[in-house]
Amino acid sequence: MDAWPTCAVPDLPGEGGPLRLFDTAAGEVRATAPDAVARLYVCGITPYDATHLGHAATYLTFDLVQRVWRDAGHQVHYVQNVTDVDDPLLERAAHTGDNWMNLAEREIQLFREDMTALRVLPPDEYIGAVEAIPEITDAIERLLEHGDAYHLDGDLYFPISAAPGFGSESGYDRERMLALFAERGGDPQRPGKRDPLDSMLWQGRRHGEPFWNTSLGAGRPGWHIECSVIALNRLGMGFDVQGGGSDLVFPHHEHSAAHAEALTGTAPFAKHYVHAGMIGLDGEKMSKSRGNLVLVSKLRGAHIDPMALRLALLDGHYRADREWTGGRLPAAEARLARWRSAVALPAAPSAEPLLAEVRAALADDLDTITALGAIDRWVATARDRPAGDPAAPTLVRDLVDALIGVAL
Ligand code: 5CA
Ligand code: ZN
Repeated sequence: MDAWPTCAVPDLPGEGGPLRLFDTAAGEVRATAPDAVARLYVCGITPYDATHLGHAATYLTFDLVQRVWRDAGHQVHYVQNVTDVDDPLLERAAHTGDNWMNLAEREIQLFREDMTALRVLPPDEYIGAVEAIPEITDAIERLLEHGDAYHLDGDLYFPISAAPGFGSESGYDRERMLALFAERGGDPQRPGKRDPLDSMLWQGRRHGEPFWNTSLGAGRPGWHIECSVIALNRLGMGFDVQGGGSDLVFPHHEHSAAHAEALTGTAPFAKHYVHAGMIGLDGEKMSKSRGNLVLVSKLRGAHIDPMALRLALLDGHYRADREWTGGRLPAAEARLARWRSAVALPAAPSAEPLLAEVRAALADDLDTITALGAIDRWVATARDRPAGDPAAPTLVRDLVDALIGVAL
């Protein structure tokens, strides 16, 4: 399906260094080492409600990954999915009496508009689960042929024993896996499974639910195989970064990696598994199911400058779970106004050292707090002493645009 329009990224003098990121599987910050074309997969939305600030913060995180890689001289091949058929979407549609396809289309369109307003660079390939059904069924056929899938009352399951590396992405022990599996869409209690942690690859047709007639029979794909196949068929095994929020560490990213490992007989699925912290409101994770949402589209509707929103969300470490509070927006608006006044000056102190500082901070596991602080310091000095280099304000405008994604 169509993604959203891109925005130009200014070229900066020189080149940034290699991006270091925390890898969940390794449990430490490691350098990414992409080839000329860096390969990025980020899990997309399940379009049953509008984009909230938690989603926005996660997509902004991976937008920075893309920007830092580009600045280091790489091209980026970025793939994102849309889970446009799944239980939460169907449940919401049933609840509101909406047609599930209309609901999905509406929310995807709103997401595109939110991402455009926030200046998030679009994926090169934006792929819905529904449009990927032929390639997903093809992959499940191959798993069946190799004995890496089994039938259970009309559904198909993946035995975790088919992936020797199962567990290496999250590093969780079995007790924790079982608890999270039950919480996040798994069915550990279902009788007849070989292992409670086995996940559903294909769900046979259910009464009143959408289904597709395929070589596997009538039904629809499971969630993890969707991301596995969409990523594998476009990026290949061993791509650079698999991204998402930390609620996807288990079971989603563990199972996606396990499916890919069974399909190819190789590992790893991704070289880095990178997870953004959860944005909370009033002490709870912001989530569509809890309903405690601050929506990007609502803030846009209230004429909040999306650049202030972007700054507010980047003023925290991407890996930290953090609270959204009402005070963050006015603080970001004031910061944005200061920055804008500084880049409008006819001359200012040299910005070369600032460029080096911002590059170094972002390359160090996306340390946006340090990067924004460095820009604040340059802005304060420039406003005090608006003289020196006439090219400096433009360079700062460009670096804030290219690396932070904020148009001043
Ligand atoms: N469609 C699946 C992924 S394949 C999905 O998780 N969709 S979602 O709409 O629920 O979430 C979209 C992205 O936002 C995921 O990466 C998820 O981890 C992230 N996310 C959800 N809630 C929050 C939150 N409160 N804070 C930060 N990120 C969040
Ligand atoms: Zn996913």
